[in-house]
Amino acid sequence: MTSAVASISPTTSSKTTSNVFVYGTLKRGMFNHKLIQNEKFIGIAQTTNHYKYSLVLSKWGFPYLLETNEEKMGSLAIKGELYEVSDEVLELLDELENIKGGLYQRKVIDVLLADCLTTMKCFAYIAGEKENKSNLPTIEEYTQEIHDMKYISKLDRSRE
Ligand code: PCA
Repeated sequence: MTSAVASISPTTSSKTTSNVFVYGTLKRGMFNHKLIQNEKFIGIAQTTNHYKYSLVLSKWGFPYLLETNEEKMGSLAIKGELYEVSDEVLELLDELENIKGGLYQRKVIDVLLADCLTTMKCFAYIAGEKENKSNLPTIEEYTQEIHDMKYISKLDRSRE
């Protein structure tokens, strides 16, 4: 019995992956997409329980998904993309989104796939506690146009 176990190829390692919903600068064509460009694209997706989330634009032109407790008039399902990422990439994303500094928090949410039938649990980077977001403008979706007009890279942020 033990010899059979020993003969299992060492390539059957226990690498794990996670599904991550991205709705901002990590989307295709956006500034930070390079971090996940080699990861598996599962599909277009959107948040479910639409009353629970809203999307706002930070002063640096990147978006925050905000959890709202009360039903918000006019809030929509937030659109984004779902990826399956390796543990290594997930770690890089946590760094990018400054989880330790409280800029974002990585939470499990439900998303609906484009077939409008499949719901999946996945991670998403929700706004952290770091700054007050009450006066930030609400957006419907983080688009290339908003990105091009408003996005300020980390390097330029420190000049202010
Ligand atoms: N990057 C992450 C969170 C917001 C952002 O700009 C994303 O694209 O989902």
